[in-house]
Amino acid sequence: MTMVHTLNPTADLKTDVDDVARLLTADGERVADRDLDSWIADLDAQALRGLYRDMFLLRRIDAEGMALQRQGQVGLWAPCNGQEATQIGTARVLQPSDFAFPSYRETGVVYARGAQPEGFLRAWRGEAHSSYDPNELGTAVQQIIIGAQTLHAVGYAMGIQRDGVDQVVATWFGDGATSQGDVSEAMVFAASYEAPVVFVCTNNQYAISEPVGVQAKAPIAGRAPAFGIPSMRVDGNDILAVTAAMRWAVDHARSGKGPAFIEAVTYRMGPHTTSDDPTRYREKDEVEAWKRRDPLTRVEAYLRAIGEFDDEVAAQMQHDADELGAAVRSTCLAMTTAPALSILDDVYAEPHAGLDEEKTWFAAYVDGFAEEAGR
Ligand SMILES: Cc1ncc(C[n+]2csc(CCOP(=O)(O)OP(=O)(O)O)c2C)c(N)n1
Repeated sequence: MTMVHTLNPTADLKTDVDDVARLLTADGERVADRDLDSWIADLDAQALRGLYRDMFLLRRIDAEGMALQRQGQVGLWAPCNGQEATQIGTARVLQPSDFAFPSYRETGVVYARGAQPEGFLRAWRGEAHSSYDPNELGTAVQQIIIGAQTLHAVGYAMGIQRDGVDQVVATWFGDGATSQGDVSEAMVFAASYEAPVVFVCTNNQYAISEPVGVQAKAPIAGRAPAFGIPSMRVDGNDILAVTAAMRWAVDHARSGKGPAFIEAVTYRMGPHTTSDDPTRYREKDEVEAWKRRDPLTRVEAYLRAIGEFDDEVAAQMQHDADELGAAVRSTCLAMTTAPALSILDDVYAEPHAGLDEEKTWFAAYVDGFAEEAGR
């Protein structure tokens, strides 16, 4: 078992955001990394432009989600602005036949797995338990319960291991989630059974208002080896580094060596959700410093410097983003609300007495509102 990229365990968590494996600096300069370089040797300018386009479109989907919430069209939105490289860089490494277990913030994973416009919003609008069909996208319902998806992922990975199929599982969770027992339990089981699962910890510096240093006294990537899981700590705003780390991790899992762990060090640029006001718990200077590490601008700068990006390419991407943004919006506005009772339709595969009882109770409850309105 190798720990591919380690970090001084006594590093100061407030200043160690640069103590990460990196291939592209904030200014778009390509730098070498002994461990990562070979993993992206085949990734040419066209492929990198494709990843940039994904990030660009994702940012637009995210902006549309925020705006639709502000206009009362969706109930809640958990923005992923700033985390595009972590989400796209990891999800794009998976094969369509692999299985993803994301959390509420991984819109980019859902997008990369092939979601169509309604796949981003149905659940946030309160129309269904899931915005997409998990089997169709090979992607579980976006998890709201902190850390629970890591256990589901390991269970699924143990299942495919027993089935002997060529599949891997990946699961995404936040820095805050690593304080939840579920994540530790998932790692113990994954290590013990050498399950083909990749853990992606998105360290965006905050669990709502709690800075990561409150719950992690040492870098999170450093924990995994103690479970028997090799880990890497990478610049989560550097799509080259994230792609390389994920390729390493997925290869590790697919080749039967068991689980791998990535800590992607990034920043949540927006609020925790549309119900949150981050100005109450973080400084403007900190946000400004992270703005300068934007995952999109550094790729554009790099591609322009090597002559692989120009205003025409930029205009085409803008056009595509406008089209996708408009499609997300019109799809959301055209959604029709299903009868309240149908929310119980797909909870169980087969009908049963307990469900009938709950339906009867729920129908009476819903009717109560009609009576009240009629008064
Ligand atoms: C089991 C559980 N406890 C508490 C919550 C409330 N809650 C929602 S988000 C959140 C913080 C999560 O932070 P982190 O894991 O870092 O993910 P991020 O939101 O930063 O992506 C908490 C405590 C919850 N959803 N589930």
